[in-house]
Amino acid sequence: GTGNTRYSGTVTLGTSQSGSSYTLTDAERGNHRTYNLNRGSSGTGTLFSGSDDVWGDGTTSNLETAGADAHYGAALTWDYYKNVHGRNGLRNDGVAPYSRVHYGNAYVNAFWQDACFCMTYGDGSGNANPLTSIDVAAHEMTHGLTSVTAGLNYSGESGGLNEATSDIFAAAVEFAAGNASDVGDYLVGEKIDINGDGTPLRYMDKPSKDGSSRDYWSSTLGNVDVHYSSGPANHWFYLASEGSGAKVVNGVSYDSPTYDGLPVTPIGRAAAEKIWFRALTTYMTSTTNYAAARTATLQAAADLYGLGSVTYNNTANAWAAINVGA
Ligand code: ASN
Ligand code: ZN
Repeated sequence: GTGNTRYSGTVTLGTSQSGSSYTLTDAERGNHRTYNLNRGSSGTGTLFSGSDDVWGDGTTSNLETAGADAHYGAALTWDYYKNVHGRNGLRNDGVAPYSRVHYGNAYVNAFWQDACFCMTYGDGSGNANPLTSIDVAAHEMTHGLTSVTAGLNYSGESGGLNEATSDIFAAAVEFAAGNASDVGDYLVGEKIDINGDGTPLRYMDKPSKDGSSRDYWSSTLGNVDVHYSSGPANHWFYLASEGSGAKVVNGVSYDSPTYDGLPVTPIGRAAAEKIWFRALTTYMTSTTNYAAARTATLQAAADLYGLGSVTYNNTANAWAAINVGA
């Protein structure tokens, strides 16, 4: 089918035909389905269905539009894990979670739930800014991956690493998508205007730009909200991917500082993604803290690129740059 999204332009959607109508059921991606809660807050509402296989018109007054965005974001995330990491669904069992949009009234959040194995999206302030951008969808779906792999506890330092994992792969999915209307960046939620002034929710090059996130590890990191203690790990990912200092990527300017003022030479985003994915799925556990995350990524880097390789050494340097050392 064809989706006329709010954030990603006109896209192709995986749909299914049943009788004379179509539904948002993606048979090529584990039967991922997208439901319309129509401002309800429980159950699944109704599965999006229609006679023309064209979904939404790019405006939020059309209730199909948020459905098209959410369906597309889940498809991109599915494709990313399959194509880049060889994972067939979050549980590697070929079965997709499902998505629910139009949750509540002017609800300004989105969330993952283990109990339903599903993602849910509010319509945002004034019901006009649905939380259905590519990066938000990838962030929420990645909570499902973390839950069935490392299982990082959602508090303290492990909670920050859980949040960072969702932000890291949100950026990775957005880059991999190559969507002209929503290009890849190291910002989170830049499309949903959650602050009402055009600024993103989070910045990975210098997390403190949001006014709350931490740039570096410290002994008090575990006491702050998980969406702020994610900062140093998001910063690690940026530094490992792009290096320190000023840089422009896809037209967005970054300027990433380091704890000790020493420069970081990048390993590249593709390597940083592979290292974090292997660390998450092979070495991290529910109680992994920042020091243990460093060890996990170094084990992953040794597996993938060799102990003492340039990539291994620069992975370690990116940790030192956020004040996590040997
Ligand atoms: N949108 C938030 C998140 O995924 C919801 C929450 O606080 N868990 O992190
Ligand atoms: Zn989250």
